[in-house]
Formats: sequence, C-alpha cells, structure tokens
Amino acid sequence: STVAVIGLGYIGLPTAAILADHGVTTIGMDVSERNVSAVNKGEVPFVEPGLREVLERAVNTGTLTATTETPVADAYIVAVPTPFTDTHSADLSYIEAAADGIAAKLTGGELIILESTSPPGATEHMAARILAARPDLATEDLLVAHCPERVLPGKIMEEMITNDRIIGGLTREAAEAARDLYSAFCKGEFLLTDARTAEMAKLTENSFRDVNIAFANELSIISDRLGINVWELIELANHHPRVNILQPGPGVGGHCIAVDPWFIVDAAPEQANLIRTARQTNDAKPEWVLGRIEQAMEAAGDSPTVALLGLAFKANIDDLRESPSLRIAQKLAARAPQAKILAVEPHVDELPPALRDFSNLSLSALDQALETADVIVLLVDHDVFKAVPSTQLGDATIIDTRGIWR
Ligand code: SAJ
Repeated sequence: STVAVIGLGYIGLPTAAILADHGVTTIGMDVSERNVSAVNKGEVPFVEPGLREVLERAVNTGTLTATTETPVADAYIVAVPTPFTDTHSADLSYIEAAADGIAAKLTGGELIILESTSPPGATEHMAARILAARPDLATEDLLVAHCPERVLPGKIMEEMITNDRIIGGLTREAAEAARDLYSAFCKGEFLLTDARTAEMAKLTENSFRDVNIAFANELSIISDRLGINVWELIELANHHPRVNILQPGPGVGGHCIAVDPWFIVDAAPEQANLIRTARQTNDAKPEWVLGRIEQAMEAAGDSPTVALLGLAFKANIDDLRESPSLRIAQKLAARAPQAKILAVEPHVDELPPALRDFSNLSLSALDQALETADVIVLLVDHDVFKAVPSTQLGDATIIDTRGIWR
C-alpha cells in the first residue's frame, strides 16, 4: 500500500522520510517545485539533525519519491501549515487546498489523516469539504482521523519514533486504521480518542507551556524591579518537590507555542482568559528587552556598538519563524539609526529579509562582535554562546536574556 504525505515541511518531510525508511512506499507532495526537486535528490531544505541521512537512504532505496501533484494513494497524511490570521483565528486555507487535491483522487476506502495543528472542528471540516467535492462517496467510504504531531524541532528524528501518539478518529475504525499506519515506525503508546479531543489536546500541550513560560517571564520583570536575580530565584524555588518553573527569555517564538494558544482563545474567547493573558505577556517581552537595551545604549554614549547574539527562535536551530530575537533586532535597527548593530547568528549565512534594509545593522562573526561592542545582548542560548569565556566579554554592558552567563 502507498502513503502520500501532503506538505514536505518541518513535519511532513521527516514523517515521509521515516515512513519510507521503514519500508513503506511513500510519495511526498509539495506545492514548491524547489522543495520537491531537493527532496528527490535527497537534500533537506532546512536544518534538522539526523534527517539528511534518513532521507538519503529512503530516496536511494526508492521507497520515497516527491511530486508537485497530489498522487493516488491508499492513505494520506496532511501536514500543511495552519497559520493564524490578523484576528488570531486559524487560517485553514492550506488544509482546504490539500483536501481538494485529495478529494479528486479518491476511489473510496482511503485513510485520511490530518496532522497539522488545528482548531477544534477542523478535522470534521476537512471531511465535510472532501465529501462535498465528491457527492458520489458516502461518509462510510472514508476513514478520517486527526493525529497531531508533537515532536520538538531539533529532536524530531528521535521524538517521532519514541513519542506517544494521540489518535483521534472521526470513527473508531478510522482511529484504528491510523494506529496501524503509525505502528510501522512509532514505538510510543497509541492513545485513541475522537478527533475534537485530539485537536484540543495538541493545543492544550502548547498552551500549558506558553502559560508556564509567561509565568517565568513575568517573574523576570518583577525580579528586575526588585533587584533580585531571577535565575537564582527560579533555581531555588525549583528545589521544592512540586515546583518546576520554566526559564524566562526574550519572548516566545516558533510556529507552535506562539500560535496555538490563540486557536483556543478564538474558539472560546469569553472563557480563555488566562491563556490569552499568557500570550500577551509573552508577546510583550521583546518590547521590555528593547527598553533595557535602549537604556544601556544611552549610558554607552552617542553612537554605541551593540552586539545581538542570536536571531533564531531558540537554541541550536536556524529557524527564524516568529522569533522574538529577530523582532528585537528589527525594532532596534529601526529605532536607533545612530547605533552600529552587529547581529551574530552562526546558523545562517546571510541576513534574513526582515533585516536586510537597515544600513546600521550587519551580520557579524562572534569574535569580532564581542571585541567591538559596548553593549552585548544575549538573545538565544546557542551552545556556541554558552562556550564564550567571561574574559572575552570585556567591560561591555551585558544583557543576558537567557541567564547563561550568570
Ligand atoms: N522558551 C522559553 N523558556 C523555556 C522554554 C522555551 O522562553 O523555558 C521559548 C523558546 O526559546 C522558544 C519558545 O519558548 O522561543 C518555544 O520553544 P520550545 O522549545 O518550548 O517549543 P517548540 O516551539 O520548539 O516546540 C513545541 C513543543 N511543545 C511542547 O513542548 C509542549 C513540541 O513538542 C511541539 O511538537 C511543537 O511545539 C509543535 O510543533 O507544536
């Protein structure tokens, strides 16, 4: 039997590669011609440790091929983006486009799995859209399930195999069929439920983390005001057997935790108060950091040199999506034309589009930035930054938003 994976991004590509590497005939589909030809050559268009080896193997043995057309298959895994709109509601247009492509290929009896993070009701919506396009098929002709992906970027190849999987079927039969598909490679536990609960479970996990990071971020602002070292504070409190506070930072980034809680807020706006406030707290953190940087710059004189260490949304990856560090760099460059801003991001070769138009900002090597900066701002806890000895920081003013140099 053949599995088609629709969308070859951060989730779809590893899923397709791992499936194929476990002997399943897999066809990857993506609208991007460039992605498809890269994949067919065994090349990974983004950084994810361990993916390249598995992809190469799958392509070389011929179990994985990629195409820009939705293929005929026995099972479909939809792993397309679900971004949010300006009003913080989910944009389902990519899911709808995938559904339309799949609908045209069905003969009846296929399994269709939605993996994309989705607001409650999206799986039902996808099934209804397919059936509307194919009035010749009956509801019982399709097996539809929602199996949210919960792997951690940077550890995807490991977690995709070891994580437990939530499997929400529109019917019990659909859930069981999805479980059988994932058992080709997944060693975790399979947790069968209905589609709506599965959708909400995924959103809940990321909201849990967002709320807890918001708590840490609020503590860091309170501690700053009270003259307390927040890192020491949290370390001490975490010695309590039932306390486990997360780490403050410059804000929350990525395409998941900074987005998913809004889907809950959008689905229940009157009730989701804590979840909304956490989102706002984390979204406000970059502005607070900017305030600290501006203070330090003022103290450093008329045309200070500022080193910004890290642009990615978290440690040891090259992903800049929704990155608070990127936002801080962009705002600082716009607001401080008199300053010389050196952005250090060892995981990228060139400035991202958002930073290209500023004459006062350039990409810099780490050593050079540390040598010349009056103000050093640590934004991402990359290992290369952790390894910097304190002697190399000289007498610059240090703003360490991740607490790695305390
Ligand atoms: N962050 C902090 N303090 C912390 C932890 C994280 O400020 O103590 C920040 C990070 O720097 C980053 C953001 O939060 O900007 C998110 O990073 P993350 O490592 O917490 O999570 P993601 O976005 O890489 O992946 C999350 C994971 N979800 C959970 O841990 C509940 C992952 O398992 C999901 O698969 C992924 O979202 C997803 O795709 O939904």
